[in-house]
Amino acid sequence: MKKRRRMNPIKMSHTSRKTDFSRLPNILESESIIDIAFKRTKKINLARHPDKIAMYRNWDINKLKEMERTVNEICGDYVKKYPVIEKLDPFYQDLIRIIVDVNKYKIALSSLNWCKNQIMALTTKTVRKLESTRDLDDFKSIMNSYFGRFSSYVNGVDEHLKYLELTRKKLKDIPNIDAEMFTVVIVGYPNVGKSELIKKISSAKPEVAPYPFTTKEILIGHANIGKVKIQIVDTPGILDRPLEEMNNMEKQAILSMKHLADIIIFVIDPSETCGYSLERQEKLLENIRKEFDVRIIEVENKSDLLIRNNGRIKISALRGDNINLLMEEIKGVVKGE
Ligand SMILES: Nc1nc2c(ncn2[C@@H]2O[C@H](COP(=O)(O)OP(=O)(O)OP(=O)(O)O)[C@@H](O)[C@H]2O)c(=O)[nH]1
Ligand SMILES: [Mg+2]
Repeated sequence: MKKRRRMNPIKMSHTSRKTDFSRLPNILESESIIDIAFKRTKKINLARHPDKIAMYRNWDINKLKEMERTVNEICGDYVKKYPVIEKLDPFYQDLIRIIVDVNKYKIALSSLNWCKNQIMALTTKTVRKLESTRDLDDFKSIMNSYFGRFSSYVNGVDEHLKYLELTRKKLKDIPNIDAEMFTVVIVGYPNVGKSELIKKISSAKPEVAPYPFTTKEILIGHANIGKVKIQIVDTPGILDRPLEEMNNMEKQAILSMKHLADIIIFVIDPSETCGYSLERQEKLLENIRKEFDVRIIEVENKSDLLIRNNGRIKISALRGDNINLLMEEIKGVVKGE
């Protein structure tokens, strides 16, 4: 899939719709939800009423309502705060599809809704039953039957709650990248100087973020091109072999960057001190060209060690040489030149 072109990067740069997956609420297990509901009912006091039967009935009804409210609150919160996958930016959709069984996730969320609705219906029905009798023994058995059904509805969604908690643990490691911002993605073999370059381009210290399926971290930096704020993102450190040799998940993890990249800076280390031959580096560049449909700026780094005679921009990320030249090039693309 090709990345949609942004018509007006200046306007886009003001919208910041970050999806912060690290803030999703922890998901409780059924037993804990049931526990909370029962504990809350213990705090409900018997309110005085001239009619003794009505007094106990109201007490019981208040307990039911409290239990219903507990489930509505807890499950409602999950349903509201957990993302609808289709509404996320394609970048996140791609990443999430690698790490989460989206179908199972959807079923989990809808089962919470189902549980909420069942309990609401059960509560209404039980209130009616309580209202149809004046026998205190009946109250007791009606309430016990409610507690039993309530628990079995909540226990019935336990596997879904567990799956959501598992999902949360996976999602919290998704890097917090602004999918709407003009983005420069830096690509190249390990040790060619990508991180060094991000540090030099960024106006502040880049953030470090983990990336699914990699043990390595990526850097996320920001810079201002005139009035436009751009984002610079590293690629995960798994680009140490050809794309075709990667497993599906690794490949997806790289390809999800497609949705993000407005420009790619491909860093080559002609000194080969990175440990990868020029031939392999050129091959990766070729592959990236095939897969990504955006402007690729090719730079040769480590110019303090070696400068070759070709048309590429020569920089030394370490010394900061020619970084301004590279920034001018980026500026040209941001301004649509
Ligand atoms: N001589 C020289 N060394 C450089 C230059 N840029 C980076 N290095 C060195 O190359 C090594 C790797 O640099 P990094 O920036 O960590 O490389 P990277 O591409 O981010 O590597 P990964 O994160 O493993 O993919 C470090 O020891 C840097 O100091 C440069 O312009 N000149
Ligand atoms: Mg790095």
